[in-house]
Amino acid sequence: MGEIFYVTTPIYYVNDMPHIGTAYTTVAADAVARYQRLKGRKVFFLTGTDEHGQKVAQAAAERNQNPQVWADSMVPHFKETWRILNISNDDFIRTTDNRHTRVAQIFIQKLKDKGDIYLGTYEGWYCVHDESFLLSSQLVDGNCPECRRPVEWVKEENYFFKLSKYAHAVLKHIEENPEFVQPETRRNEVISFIKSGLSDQSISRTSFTWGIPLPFDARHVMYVWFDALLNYISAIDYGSDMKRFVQTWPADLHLVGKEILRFHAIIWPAMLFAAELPLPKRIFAHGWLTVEGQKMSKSLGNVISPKELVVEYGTDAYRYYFLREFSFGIDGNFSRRTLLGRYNAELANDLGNLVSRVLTMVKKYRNGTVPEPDTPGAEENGVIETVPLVLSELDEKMSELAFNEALSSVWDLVHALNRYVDIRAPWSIASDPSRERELDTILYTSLEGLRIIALLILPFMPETAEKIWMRTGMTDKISDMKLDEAAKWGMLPHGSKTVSGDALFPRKPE
Ligand code: ME8
Repeated sequence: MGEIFYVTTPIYYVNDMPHIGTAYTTVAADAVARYQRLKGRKVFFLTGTDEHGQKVAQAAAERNQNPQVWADSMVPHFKETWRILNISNDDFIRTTDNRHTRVAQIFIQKLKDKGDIYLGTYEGWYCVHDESFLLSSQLVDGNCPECRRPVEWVKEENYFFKLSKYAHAVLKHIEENPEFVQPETRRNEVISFIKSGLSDQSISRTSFTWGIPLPFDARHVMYVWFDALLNYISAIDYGSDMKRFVQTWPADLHLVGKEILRFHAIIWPAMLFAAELPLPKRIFAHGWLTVEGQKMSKSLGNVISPKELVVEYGTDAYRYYFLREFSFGIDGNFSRRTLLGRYNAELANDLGNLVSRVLTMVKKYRNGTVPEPDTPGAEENGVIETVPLVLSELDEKMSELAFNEALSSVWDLVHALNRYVDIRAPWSIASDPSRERELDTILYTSLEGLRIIALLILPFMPETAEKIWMRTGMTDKISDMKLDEAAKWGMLPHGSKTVSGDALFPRKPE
């Protein structure tokens, strides 16, 4: 069971274009997937699109389009954004895929057969933006408590899932497994929400048709959240290729934004309990990003597309910024000032300059050949000993999903190497023939430090990692490396040729 590390993002609604908020989760999931691969794990990384429901139907109707045609026209924007951001997802699931609708129907039929679904009438509030049913007591000033938009009154015949039947089991699971819902503050919110009492969940709609028809009553379409959550198992062939399914399920990690945690931490586990399937190992809810202090919204006109930032800064700088600037579990604020600041200080200066000055010296003093080092001295040992410390801190921080701290610990090595080069000042001994071996050692130590930095930044900045790796003279592919073996000091073969190249992160005017 679960030989494969399985990580997911939410599947995004196709009512609108991807933006830096949706990309935030996807980039984080990509860093996790790439880190696990670097550790030697088999990974299945899933993302996709959520295409049914009232919100998407409305978006299509506003443009006089058929919802399927609309969805088909939106999906390429998501795929293109993930391509630009160098996202290494293994699959892309669409809820309008046959493979998905089939599984959704099998699943709901199973629960119906079991007696966990019954016909009733829903009468209450609905928020189309969040696609959520709301109690009067949940409204804030008459609006949706989550997105603060107006809600609509719905009265229709619906099928209900016996969520209340599983409330105790879900609560017990959350309480007994501290890893299951994170971070801690969010977990506490989920626990109190369940304790305040769960009613059964409406899982079908009859007032519109854009959804998966219920196999046992074609007048109804499946409630979009019930449909959407099932993407996590439809993509891995639940119900058709059970061998593959059990190799991949349960998911190791569902990454979600905090606003959709309840669906993932309450309804989804209850659905899985009802279907007698194992629960995901971990659900992590990250914070929300504002833009220059304001909520990102179409009406404010401050929605930022990843593409525009990538054009300006490049893919890796984009990825670096979003993972380094914010503490993943809490809210953060995007600003151009902090992006530029980090770009110049940490990428152009700390990393980019280090790479270029080391390679320039190897070219100048050793004609671009990796020299053979002499026995390391105290300064060299300082650098060498930093590596295992950074490796173990990186591992710890990645398992906590503290990407900012993981990168900060990688930068400890970048700083250590910069200091080392400053202190050893190879330029000051380059013309002294009696110190040739010493110069060899300094240049080797610097190159080997860079090679290891390349490995450590691979999950965050894959292109830059590959460039640095090749420039230090490595000919094996970095993507074939396993961290524990490849990060051993001294793997860089002397005699190989370094490669020069352009500045990795040209400085930008402030
Ligand atoms: O909720 N800051 O899709 P969605 C950080 N289809 N993250 C943000 C963000 C922001 N400002 N804005 C969006 C849905 N996100 C459902 C999910 S899953 C079975 C179904 C990210 O298109 C964050 O991950 O509204 C959030 O949970 C997700 O986009 C919502 O995307």
